[in-house]
Amino acid sequence: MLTEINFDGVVGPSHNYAGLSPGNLAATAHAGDVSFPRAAALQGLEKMLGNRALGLAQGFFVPLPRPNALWLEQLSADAGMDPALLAGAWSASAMWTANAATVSPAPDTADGRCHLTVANLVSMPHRAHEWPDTLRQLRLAFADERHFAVHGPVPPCFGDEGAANHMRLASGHGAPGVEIFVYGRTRGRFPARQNEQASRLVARRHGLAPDRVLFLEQSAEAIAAGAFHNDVVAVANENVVLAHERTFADPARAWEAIAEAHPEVQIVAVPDNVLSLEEAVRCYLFNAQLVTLPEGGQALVIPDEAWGSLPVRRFLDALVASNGPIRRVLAANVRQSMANGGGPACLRLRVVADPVTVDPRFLLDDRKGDAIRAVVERHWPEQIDPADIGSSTLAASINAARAALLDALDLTELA
Ligand code: SUG
Repeated sequence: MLTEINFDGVVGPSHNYAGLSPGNLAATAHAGDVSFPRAAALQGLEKMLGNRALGLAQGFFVPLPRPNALWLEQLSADAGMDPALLAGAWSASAMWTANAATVSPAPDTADGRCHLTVANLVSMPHRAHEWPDTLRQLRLAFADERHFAVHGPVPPCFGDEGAANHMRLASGHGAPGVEIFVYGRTRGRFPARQNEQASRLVARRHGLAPDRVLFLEQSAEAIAAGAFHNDVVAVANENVVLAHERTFADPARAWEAIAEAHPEVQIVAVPDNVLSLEEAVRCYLFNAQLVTLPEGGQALVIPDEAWGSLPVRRFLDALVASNGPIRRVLAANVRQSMANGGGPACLRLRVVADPVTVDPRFLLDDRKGDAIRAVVERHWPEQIDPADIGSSTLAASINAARAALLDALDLTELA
């Protein structure tokens, strides 16, 4: 049966704070801080287990090889090189799997297969070298070509950041959906990371029906406020869109187009006077996982930071009391990731598929949960000081940690 499976990125052993993403306010604010990779990975694992305990299907992707030796070679890296380039080769940024690919489930596509296009992530040098290894992993997890088509990236002249700028509306996960692609135009001091032509190309390639696709421009003020991806200010699930009212460049037209394309939609547009755009970006309310509970109704999995925000709590109390589709709110501690601008939604890639068609090695169960925890506790560095980036001892322990994980999960072909 078609089900939504969330594939979380296991936080890699090189997780650090290098301040590499201009326009991502949390990441730049935490540049130079000491990071805690072991705690980060355990926080991510707890979030996955929490969602599994709700009865949801949960998968994972493993960290990519870091430092990326091939990338350093391509950069003709030397000791005098910009330290940001070196840190980029060490980045654990592939943990944010919402940026791994754009996914169009089988009911939406012309050939009835689930299509995935790996994101090129060209806007940020530290992320632009993720896709070849991500693609290898996607091709392994979704190798069954009767059910999946896994595509390479769109040409690098069009920046593509994957599912973080993509929402899907459908009466149920297994029903045909309306796919909403959100793109940006650089108008201010921060870059727009999703190019309109990248989105249009992905939609064509996936064989989506033109009358069930929307292309909407992100508001320049949202990007200026720190919404470097649309999923910082909006989330959708089945018939529900929960977004800040200043998400889109032309909000009236956007809400109208969404309602026209999917008449059953329930739009919750949160006004500025209830929650300012700045507070929304600070606490990441909208970077939540909006999930369908097996017993019916939806739950919103928000970061602890949002739970701690007074205006958010007031809004959520009223939302849950209104007896709408969102019945429960759960808070997750993903603080290590949040300090790099990655909330609960950034950490997962949603794939609607029948779990039996996915390589079972990528699906979380109790045994694999225990195995991941044991390897992380034993091998992940407790902390990384940015001054340690480049150290060959640290590189060796990061490589050994990843190798131990691949071994424990029977995924050594990704070594
Ligand atoms: O691309 N942060 C990531 C956060 C990605 C969040 N993903 C979604 N919104 N879906 C980024 O900006 C910071 C790394 C550093 O600075 O060390 C970073 O890459």
